[in-house]
Amino acid sequence: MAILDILHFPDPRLRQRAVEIERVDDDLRALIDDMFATMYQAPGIGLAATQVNVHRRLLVIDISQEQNQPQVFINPEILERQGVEEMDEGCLSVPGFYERVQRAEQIRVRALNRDGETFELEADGLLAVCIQHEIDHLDGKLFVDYLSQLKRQRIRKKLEKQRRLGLDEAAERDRHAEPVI
Ligand code: K1U
Ligand code: ZN
Repeated sequence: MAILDILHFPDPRLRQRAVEIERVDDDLRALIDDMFATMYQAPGIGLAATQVNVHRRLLVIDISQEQNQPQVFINPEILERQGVEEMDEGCLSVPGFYERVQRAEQIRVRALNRDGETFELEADGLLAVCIQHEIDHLDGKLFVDYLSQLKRQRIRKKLEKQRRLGLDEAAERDRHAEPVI
């Protein structure tokens, strides 16, 4: 299994709309396994394929504390939404920031599982929030889009600065590294 690189806001690849998956095969199941390994290591409770630069409609979720209840959603569709609730959300593509977002309180979802079988699920609480957050990723949308423009810009600037500092540190390390002969 491989740990995949997670794209960070404001990377424009996070804005790409993912396409429907036509065949559930062993290659897709290998990607699913890599996505779980990446999500568990991060750690996170959800991951959409878009975040690992794969623009196909696939997401994985595990909201259990023990990381032992993996859930796979291929071509997920929200069939019904009810109520409104507000919860703090984080995102592995927007590391270090948690903000309150309003979403539907209860949803009914249809998707395919890792064997390509259709299932339907009613979700509420954290699971409902997480499914909506991950489906947004597949549509090129991020939780920061629900915030004010000012807050979004502040987050973008902080992450861009962190990225520049990270690149500077890496360049500095390279300058002091032993030459490879
Ligand atoms: O999509 C992602 O980037 C994953 C994101 C999912 C999510 C979290 C909270 C509300 C909505 C959606 C995360 O997993 S952020 C990390 C996180 O919430 C967490 C990490 C470790 C333990 C528990 C939670
Ligand atoms: Zn996210």
